[in-house]
Amino acid sequence: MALLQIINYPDPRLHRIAEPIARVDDEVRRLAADMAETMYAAAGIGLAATQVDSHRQLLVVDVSETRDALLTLINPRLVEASSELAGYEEGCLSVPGVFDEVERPARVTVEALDLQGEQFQLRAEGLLSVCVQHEMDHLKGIVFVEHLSRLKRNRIVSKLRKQQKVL
Ligand code: K1U
Ligand code: ZN
Repeated sequence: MALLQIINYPDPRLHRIAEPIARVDDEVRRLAADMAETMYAAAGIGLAATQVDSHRQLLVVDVSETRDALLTLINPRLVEASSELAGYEEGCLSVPGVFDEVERPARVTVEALDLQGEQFQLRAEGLLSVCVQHEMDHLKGIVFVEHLSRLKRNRIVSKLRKQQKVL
């Protein structure tokens, strides 16, 4: 397994739209394993392939406290979203040090393929719902700061550019 490099906002590669995966093979399983290792090493609760510069519809999440409930979703598709919204202070491994509240549907049902290429449905609420929606946004080229006001986003971009100059 290998640790992958995570792209930082505002890199334009974060805005690429991911392609569906035609066949779940060993290469896809290896990428999923490397993404999981990268997510755990970065203390994240999710990671989308877009963030590691692979523009395929693949994401991993683990919102458990024990870090032993890994979910891998291939070609995830939103089937149902509640009309009730919920706000959560989101973060992103591609936007280090930035947290802000985003409102999303409180509950979602998502259909996806697993690592054997079998279809399954995930009904999510709470942090899992927030995280799956956040990662599905990445696959559409959307970073969570794009749900914030232009003013907040501009402030975040200049803060990150200053940080990147220092490093
Ligand atoms: O970069 C990512 O997409 C992963 C991101 C997922 C996420 C966190 C919080 C709300 C929505 C989506 C992270 O894991 S950020 C890491 C983090 O600091 C965090 C960890 C646990 C709970 C909350 C934030
Ligand atoms: Zn993110």
